[in-house]
Amino acid sequence: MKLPPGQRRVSGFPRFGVPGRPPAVPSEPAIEIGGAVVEPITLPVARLADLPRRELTADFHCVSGWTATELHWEGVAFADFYREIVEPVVPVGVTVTHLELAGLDGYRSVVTIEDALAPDVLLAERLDGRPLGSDHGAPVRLLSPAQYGYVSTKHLCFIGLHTSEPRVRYHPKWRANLGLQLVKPHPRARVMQEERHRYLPARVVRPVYHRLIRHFRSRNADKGSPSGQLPTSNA
Ligand SMILES: Nc1nc2c(c(=O)[nH]1)N[C@H]1C(S)=C(S)[C@@H](COP(=O)(O)O)O[C@H]1N2
Ligand SMILES: [Mo]
Repeated sequence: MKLPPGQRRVSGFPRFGVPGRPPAVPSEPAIEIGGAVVEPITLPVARLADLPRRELTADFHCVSGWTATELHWEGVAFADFYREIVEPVVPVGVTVTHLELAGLDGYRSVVTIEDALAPDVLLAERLDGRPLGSDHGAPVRLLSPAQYGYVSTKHLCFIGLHTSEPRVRYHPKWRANLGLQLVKPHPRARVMQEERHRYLPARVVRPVYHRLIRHFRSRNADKGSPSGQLPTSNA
């Protein structure tokens, strides 16, 4: 099968992210819903069991150029979650345009409401028949397979509602944040359109991302975390 432009297949599914160990999962994990326009509410992750289950098989594309193929995800459709849980707390007359997503590790990303409500976007709790492990976003992550991986926030613990595009700090550690700010991720991140960088054409940034991936891989290797390493074929 042909991959999207500029992507290369990897075997398996590497853990990818800013260096460091995956965060511990609290005994009663929850997702806080807050942001510019609502009184915050806290939804226990266990409540997702009340929503219809959704499964899908999809490839996963990191903006740095690797693609993991044929991953099987289970969870709930993000659109079902949004309509059942989030929409009722949005004040009348407010139009939400962007969501800010944060993980237990301090990672943050932004997605437009249009992209978040696409039918293939899940709150994923299971991968390949097992509960999500700590490498891939336990206890629950966003999964938006048509967008580059940086949208698919792992260890999801906060969803912020916004009426215009928020500026977010991608990572709490300033060095990692600086790296991510320099690559200026594209706000739509659609893989088929190769929307990698906010301002620069994809062809220009491909080699930069390839280098970045090598940097993170060696940092992770230094920390003795084999799960953080990417296969060599991928550099
Ligand atoms: N919480 C959190 N989510 C994250 C990241 C991260 O470092 N922390 N990295 C992002 C990036 S760049 C990618 S490519 C995918 C990688 O997902 P994986 O580690 O399951 O392969 O997660 C995304 N979501
Ligand atoms: Mo990524």
